Amino acid sequence: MDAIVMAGGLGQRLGMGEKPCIELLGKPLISYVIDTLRAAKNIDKIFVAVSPVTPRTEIMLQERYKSEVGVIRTFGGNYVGDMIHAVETSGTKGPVMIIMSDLPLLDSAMIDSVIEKYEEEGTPALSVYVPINTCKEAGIRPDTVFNKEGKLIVPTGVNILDSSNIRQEQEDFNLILDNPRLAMNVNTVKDLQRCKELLQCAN
Ligand SMILES: Nc1nc2c(ncn2[C@@H]2O[C@H](COP(=O)(O)OP(=O)(O)O)[C@@H](O)[C@H]2O)c(=O)[nH]1
Ligand SMILES: [Mg+2]
Repeated sequence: MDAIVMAGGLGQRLGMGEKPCIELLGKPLISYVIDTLRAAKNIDKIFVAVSPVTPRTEIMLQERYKSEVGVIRTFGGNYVGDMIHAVETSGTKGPVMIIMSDLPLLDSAMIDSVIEKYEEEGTPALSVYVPINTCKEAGIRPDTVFNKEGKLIVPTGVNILDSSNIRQEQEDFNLILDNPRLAMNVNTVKDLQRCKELLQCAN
């Protein structure tokens, strides 16, 4: 399936300018997600949804990836509206992965296994969550928490939707994975620091 990376947010909590371009150990933050998607065997084309608040991201992507990544200009300020616009502009058919640009610890095996799970489940949509304790153990403070049958879960920013019905609500399978790497979402300076430490430990 194709993937669309959402990259048109304000990055206000981080306050360091365009978040997708921020350097993390010498590499732009969004490049971690893009390179992971490129290495995943179940991902075909990759698109990035930029907005008027992320013009440098667009330039950086064109220089770094040329035609290997399709840049889509969205209006900004309306996440769902921009996502729909990006899906429709991409020309993607069938299921599409919608993913955040601020998840530098994901790896391609995780992406592939989420897609395999989606295919097994057969629902039109799938969203990935981690249990709140997984976040806490990894030293991450989540900003959104849901109660699923008494279990507190945190959305990770990895979703699959049926592009042919993108304007409709879709039956969604909640995939809960106990993996702290999925929870490592860079929103604040503290998150960025934590990510640096985790990446350095891994090397
Ligand atoms: N195109 C687009 N992307 C968005 C929008 N809001 C958030 N994003 C992207 O979605 C991802 C997750 O959002 P969040 O962490 O809240 O981003 P932030 O607002 O930049 O801190 C980031 O990669 C953002 O760049 C939007 O309105 N339009
Ligand atoms: Mg985020």
